[in-house]
Amino acid sequence: MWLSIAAAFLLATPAFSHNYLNPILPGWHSDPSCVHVPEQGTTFCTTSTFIAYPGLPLYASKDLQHWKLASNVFNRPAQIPNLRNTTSQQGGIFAPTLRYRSGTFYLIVSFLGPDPQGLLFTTTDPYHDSAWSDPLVFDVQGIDPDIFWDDDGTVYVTSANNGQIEQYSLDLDTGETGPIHHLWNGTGGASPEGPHMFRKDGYYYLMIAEGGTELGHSETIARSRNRTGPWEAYPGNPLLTNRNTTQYFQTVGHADLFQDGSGHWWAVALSTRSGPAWKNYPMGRETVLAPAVWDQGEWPAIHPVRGQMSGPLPPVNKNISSGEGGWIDQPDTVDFTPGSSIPEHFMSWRYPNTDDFAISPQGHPNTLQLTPSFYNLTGTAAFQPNDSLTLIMRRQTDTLFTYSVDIAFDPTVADEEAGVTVFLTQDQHIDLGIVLSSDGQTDLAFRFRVQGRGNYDGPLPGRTVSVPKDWQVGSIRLEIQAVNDTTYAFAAAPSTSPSQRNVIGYADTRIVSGGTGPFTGSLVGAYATKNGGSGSTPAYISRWRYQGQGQKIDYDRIVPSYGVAELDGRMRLV
Ligand SMILES: *[C@@H]1O[C@H](CO)[C@@H](O)[C@H](O)[C@H]1NC(C)=O
Ligand SMILES: *[C@@H]1O[C@H](CO)[C@@H](O)[C@H](O)[C@H]1NC(C)=O
Ligand SMILES: *[C@@H]1O[C@H](CO)[C@@H](O)[C@H](O)[C@H]1NC(C)=O
Ligand SMILES: *[C@@H]1O[C@H](CO)[C@@H](O)[C@H](O)[C@H]1NC(C)=O
Ligand SMILES: *[C@@H]1O[C@H](CO)[C@@H](O)[C@H](O)[C@H]1NC(C)=O
Ligand SMILES: *[C@@H]1O[C@H](CO)[C@@H](O)[C@H](O)[C@H]1NC(C)=O
Ligand SMILES: *[C@@H]1O[C@H](CO)[C@@H](O)[C@H](O)[C@H]1NC(C)=O
Ligand SMILES: CC(=O)N[C@H]1CO[C@H](CO)[C@@H](O)[C@@H]1O
Repeated sequence: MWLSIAAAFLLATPAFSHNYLNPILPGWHSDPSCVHVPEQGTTFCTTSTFIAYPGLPLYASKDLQHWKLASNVFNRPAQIPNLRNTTSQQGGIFAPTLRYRSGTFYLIVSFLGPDPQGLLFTTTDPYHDSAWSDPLVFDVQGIDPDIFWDDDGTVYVTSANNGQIEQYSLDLDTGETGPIHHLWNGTGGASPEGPHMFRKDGYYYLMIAEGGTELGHSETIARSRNRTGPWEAYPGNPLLTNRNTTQYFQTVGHADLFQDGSGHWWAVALSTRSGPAWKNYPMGRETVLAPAVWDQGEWPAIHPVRGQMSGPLPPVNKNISSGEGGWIDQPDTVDFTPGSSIPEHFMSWRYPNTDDFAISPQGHPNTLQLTPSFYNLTGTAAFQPNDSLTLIMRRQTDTLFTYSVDIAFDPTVADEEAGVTVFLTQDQHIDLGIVLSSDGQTDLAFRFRVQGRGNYDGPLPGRTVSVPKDWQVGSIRLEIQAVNDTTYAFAAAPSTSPSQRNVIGYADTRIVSGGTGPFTGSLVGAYATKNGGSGSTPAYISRWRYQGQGQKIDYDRIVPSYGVAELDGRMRLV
């Protein structure tokens, strides 16, 4: 099977081919959906964000290699008020479909909040948050809605419900849905989901994910002359999978297809960098790109996913001047200067209380003031989903990276704490805090502690050590470094004397892999909390830095993170 697809592919691949690396959207970027917009010579992709906010990032690229954050489709609480009371750590918004038609972008998605809802967002300007509409709310069947226009212009939603793929019309003015047709159950794999419908050469193609979003994940396809079937399954299914291989890239599936400006077809899919051992994958499910061929009247063929790929890429082109955010591989050098705003790629867990985050407040220029939340990142049994956390993060986008902030914090009440975290869910995170500990006498301490254990079964680290007296005069730099692909080092230093850097503890990256966060991926950031106490002392964070230092793309191969390679002025491909 592999041989035949690979052979078909090689025959069809033009000689003119460029190397590129996966993942194209590194870090937690699951369930990708993409569309190419010929008028703009630009491809746009979106991915799932569950209960992170803002959500549904829209990335733009002219060369399929460099991706810029154009906007966040979900960028104001009024769009989804109920995210506020979404209980599950893995609920919220996931598996969107992005499409473009006659000047308008459409993003359709299911929202698993207190009640499941279908949401359809639209814009004619993908580069501005505020241009995205409030959603049209409709009655979704299950999850993973796709939006499809039939030849007569009627709009159909295809979604995954109770082990089958269902379809119904959607009125774009009223949100009213039509009668439900059962389309297909797939080829027998578990969890048929993530459907996308395509119209090509007189056929309706229905492409879906099967096998569940784990090691058995795959993508299958069927076609029919009629929209409602009967469906003929592709004899070569699965169309795409890495199951039953020893590849480093696993869980490949939940794919989408698009055709670029030169007529070349491409697939995007989610994948986990873990090998079949599937234990160590702190970044969760990421977005990969694979070249495809789809000849007239034929089934599509997709090149199997690897870390280094080659395909008929468009020429390098970073000429995208618009957009709310930066390039995905750009390092963070965020100084919270007066008049600046929170960067577009920063996220909180559900809605933040915006008053708890103040940039350069009176008397504290070039800082972000964090007013502590009552609950810490875990909370107690009394924690309600609408209790905002003072927590601000960005994705871990690199196997190897260094993240640091300077923290000015003078706690006066026991249990006041401010620090840095690698966060997967409220039940799984690794924190290095500066805390006024209350055991015996009050003492300013570094507290390194772990919540949850994910895929890690060894002894959990944790310790509390006094902050040296001569460090207590100014701000303290807290740093998280992925020193190799299995270990984070948590370190501290006086901001004015970084050479005194002291590693407080090490933690295994498997602690933030799997477990309570099977669908999300690690974020790194800063927090402030009163740990249920009576304190209210703010923390001032400054000099926020994140720098990727390597991407592991195979068992024995770590390549420079793109940003580093470009900073060094080197070609980034080997
Ligand atoms: C969730 O919050 C919204 C307002 O933000 C409210 O209208 C709704 O009733 C709440 N739902 C539940 C189940 O608590
Ligand atoms: C498809 O799945 C549904 C729900 O599991 C089941 O009721 C139905 O019989 C299945 N259809 C076929 C053709 O297997
Ligand atoms: C396809 O649909 C048409 C009506 O639109 C119907 O006449 C025809 O029998 C259908 N074909 C199959 C194979 O079901
Ligand atoms: C960059 O794109 C703009 C339009 O978006 C165009 O006017 C300009 O000529 C382009 N610049 C280059 C160097 O291609
Ligand atoms: C703080 O976190 C711990 C677990 O890490 C939890 O047991 C405790 O109840 C939390 N307290 C508050 C007030 O959030
Ligand atoms: C959270 O919701 C509960 C009831 O649903 C309400 O009593 C409480 O005041 C809300 N808390 C916040 C911080 O809004
Ligand atoms: C990763 O780094 C830690 C800390 O330096 C070290 O103990 C461990 O052996 C390293 N692991 C590998 C696989 O290099
Ligand atoms: C992860 C996975 O799908 N493994 C499969 C590999 O192949 C054997 C036999 O074909 C299956 O039983 C496994 O489930």
